[in-house]
Amino acid sequence: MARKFFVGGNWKCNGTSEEVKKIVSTLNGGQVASADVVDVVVSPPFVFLPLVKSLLHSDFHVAAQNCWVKKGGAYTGEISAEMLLNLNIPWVILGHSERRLLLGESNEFVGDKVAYALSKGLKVIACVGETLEQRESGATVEVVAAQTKAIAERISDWTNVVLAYEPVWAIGTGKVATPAQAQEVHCELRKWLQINVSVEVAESIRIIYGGSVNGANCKELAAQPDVDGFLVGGASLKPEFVDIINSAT
Ligand code: G2H
Repeated sequence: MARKFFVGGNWKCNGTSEEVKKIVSTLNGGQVASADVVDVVVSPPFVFLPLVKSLLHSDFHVAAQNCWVKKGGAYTGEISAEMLLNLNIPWVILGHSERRLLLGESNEFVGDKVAYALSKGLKVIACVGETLEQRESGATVEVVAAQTKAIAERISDWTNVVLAYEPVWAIGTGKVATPAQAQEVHCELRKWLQINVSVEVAESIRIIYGGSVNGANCKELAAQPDVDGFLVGGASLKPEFVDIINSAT
């Protein structure tokens, strides 16, 4: 089954309104592959979501970088799935390692968040990935399987999920996984889904790679059979994001 390429731009905690306008204008003016070939989703910080949505070409979509685990209420500093839907924000990134590691989000908590966001109608980019220590101890597959299992135990419909494999040691370090390393883990994730969820989900789900992707390394990574796109951090703030989108073709 052909899987449509997916490129997400995770802007993390970066930008001013002026910088954000510039990034959007570069993207809108870029010669990018058609929306029939690639889904492009950019994820600015919460405060810029309405601005970006209002300026972005309609072929591109927006994602929040997080949302609360249940209905809103007395949760200071949080943003609910309902609020995102109210602003017509279709996507959310959940389980990014920066939140798992810096803010202590457990596999279970991320699983609950994914289930709640999907139940409300959001589409989810769910992130998994191992630390350097886990990789060096040979636990990579076990770690990403446990992270995926916590999601699988809580959802039954994977239609609106994109799975992002982001090895922690490759994030923002400039130390990208080799195409073979990325392919190996993507293939293992697909096998895990085939055995534990279904053949259909394993074949149809987009598994994207994240971690120091840039304009120079994207083509070779994109050529791997189980790499269905990217979640891009640093390079999504630069004009080379257009080249990464175009690695779809
Ligand atoms: C991984 C990635 C985007 P970067 O976090 O999610 O960031 O491309 O800067 O490594």
